[in-house]
Amino acid sequence: MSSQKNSPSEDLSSVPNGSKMRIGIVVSEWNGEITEKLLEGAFETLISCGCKKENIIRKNVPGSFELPTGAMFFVDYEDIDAVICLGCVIQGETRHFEFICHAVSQGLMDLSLKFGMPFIFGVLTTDNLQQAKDRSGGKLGNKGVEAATTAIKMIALQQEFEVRK
Ligand code: DLZ
Repeated sequence: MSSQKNSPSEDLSSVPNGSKMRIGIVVSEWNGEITEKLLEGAFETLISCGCKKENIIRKNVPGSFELPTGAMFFVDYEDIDAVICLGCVIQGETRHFEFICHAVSQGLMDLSLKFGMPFIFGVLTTDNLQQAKDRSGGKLGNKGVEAATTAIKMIALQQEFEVRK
């Protein structure tokens, strides 16, 4: 079994250097207590991987449903290599949860394929607040960390292909 997946902390030594990368982060204001923790995890990880503070640009959107649109606005930014989207959708009594989760995941995949750059799905989709706390700096790690390392790995992968062109 892989020791990395589902582990609370990721080994950053295998993550490429991010010193020349420019990364957008879109943060959903819904469940802000959780999404700010995701942001903390993502930001600290990017810095630990060599990204420069001035090359990390953060913007807010009202809720997770707006993450793909907020992320799309980043495409107009000069030299953005990837966009990390952070949100937290908690199951309620209605089907709102399903609609939001589907819209966000599909929206981000559509953007990735349309613009040929990584749009990272850093969204918690949980049954309750405790599950979200556990995954945003609690006993099950921080999905923001995973989102950050995924962004860096995908940028590095894209750059490998570009070098070979
Ligand atoms: C409306 C709504 C609900 C019920 N739940 C959440 C949630 O758990 N997490 C989240 O990020 N956003 C939620 N929203 C807000 C929607 O994402 C969106 O902002 C509104 O439907 C307006 O488009």
